[in-house]
Amino acid sequence: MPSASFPPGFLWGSATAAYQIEGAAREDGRTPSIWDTFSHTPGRTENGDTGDVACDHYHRRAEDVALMAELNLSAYRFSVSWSRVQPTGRGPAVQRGLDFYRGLVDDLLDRGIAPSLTLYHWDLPQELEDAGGWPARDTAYRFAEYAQLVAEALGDRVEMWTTLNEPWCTAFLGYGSGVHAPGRTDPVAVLRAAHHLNLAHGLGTQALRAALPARARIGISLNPSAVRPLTQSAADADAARRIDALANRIFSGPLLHGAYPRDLLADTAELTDWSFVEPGDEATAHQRLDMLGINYYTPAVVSHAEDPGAPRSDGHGASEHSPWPAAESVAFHQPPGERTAMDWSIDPSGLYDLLVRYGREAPDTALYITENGAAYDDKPGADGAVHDPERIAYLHSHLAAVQRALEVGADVRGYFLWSLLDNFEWAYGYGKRFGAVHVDFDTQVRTPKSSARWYAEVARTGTLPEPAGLPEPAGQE
Ligand code: IFM
Repeated sequence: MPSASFPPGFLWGSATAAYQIEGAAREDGRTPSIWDTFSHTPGRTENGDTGDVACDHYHRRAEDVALMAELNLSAYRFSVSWSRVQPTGRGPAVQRGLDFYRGLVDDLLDRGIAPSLTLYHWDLPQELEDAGGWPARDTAYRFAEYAQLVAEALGDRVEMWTTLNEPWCTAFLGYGSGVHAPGRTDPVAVLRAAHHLNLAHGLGTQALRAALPARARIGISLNPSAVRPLTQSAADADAARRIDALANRIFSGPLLHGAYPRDLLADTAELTDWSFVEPGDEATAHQRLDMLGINYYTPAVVSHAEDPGAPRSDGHGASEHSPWPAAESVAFHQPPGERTAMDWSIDPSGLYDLLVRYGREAPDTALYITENGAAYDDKPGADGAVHDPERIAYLHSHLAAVQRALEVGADVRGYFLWSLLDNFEWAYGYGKRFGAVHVDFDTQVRTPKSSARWYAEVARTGTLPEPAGLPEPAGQE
């Protein structure tokens, strides 16, 4: 494939999230979020790792923004820690918390890097979980209040606003399989949480629009699943339909079309009558979206389960509880081929499919890839450099998929590499390295990997080099 240019103005970004990088968990008035509680609970994370220090970004903000500039990033996606700016999830904001983000945004703008702010990346204030968490309706109203506080503080300088990151993970992993905070395992709570996240998005968007200047662009980042049936059989097609409803349409239904899909309601009818959806809620969730973020890593291959009791491997962590309510009849399969250190199969066509699908489903909404990347076991070599040719190949193949989607008309405006830094990979702790920049967690020394240099060149030129320009795999250099 010849080298090809991305459209002018295409954003070249990288992404992080507050709990994964900030550290400073008990400073300046911050109180515990559900992830502080969860990670401090024995047995919940690998090695008992926590985000107490993480990448110490709270104290190394300037150094990290300088690194972004060195890597030619034109945008940076970060999240705000709710319990840093509104510790109990209610009431007035804490100025010191807001000051940190204001300083970050100023540092970015000084360097010509567009800030892209996510309000919620999984770290609910613990007090709100104690009051019922996302399965409780009030949490959606608390979120809207928090959105307003942040908008009032930063709306003069941030144009890109995302309400929620990957609500699927919040609901299904946090309340279903329990591999994420708060670690609950209740299928009905999953569906209630999903609905209240949709409602929170709608109420939050209304609050943002009221507080922000007209130039602000507001959206949400989903992690839709590229679901494939294992075979062409009718049973496997139905398994794919069921997972598509639970993974994708449970969000895109209300957010893009103002209604939950009927098949989802029918599939889950034995669990709940969905009476927690009050009149007007779906319309509230259905706000104008200026942008839709797609987070993509790997596809899902499913079939009708011959043995519903068999252990399933859906790539979302080990738990005896399925994240998927009312889907005992579905089996998940590992596709053949290469995998990353997360054991996730590498298949850029899933990204292409999702961009084309959502481009058609939301034709007036700009699409961004708000996360894409891969974990590998990166280590500095004898020369101190970190060579990660696998990550370069992963990024190249996925950016080529973005180009193919652009060619068929998908309105993709930017790409955010996950992640800028190696960081706290939730229940996997620090063992899974997604960063373009290596972090030595003993010394906090940052070392850009060869993929960071490669990506910096793509960002500088706006052009994807020919595969022949890719570095040789490690050991052959
Ligand atoms: O690290 C996470 C991120 O917080 C959300 N999306 C997936 C990433 C990799 O697992």
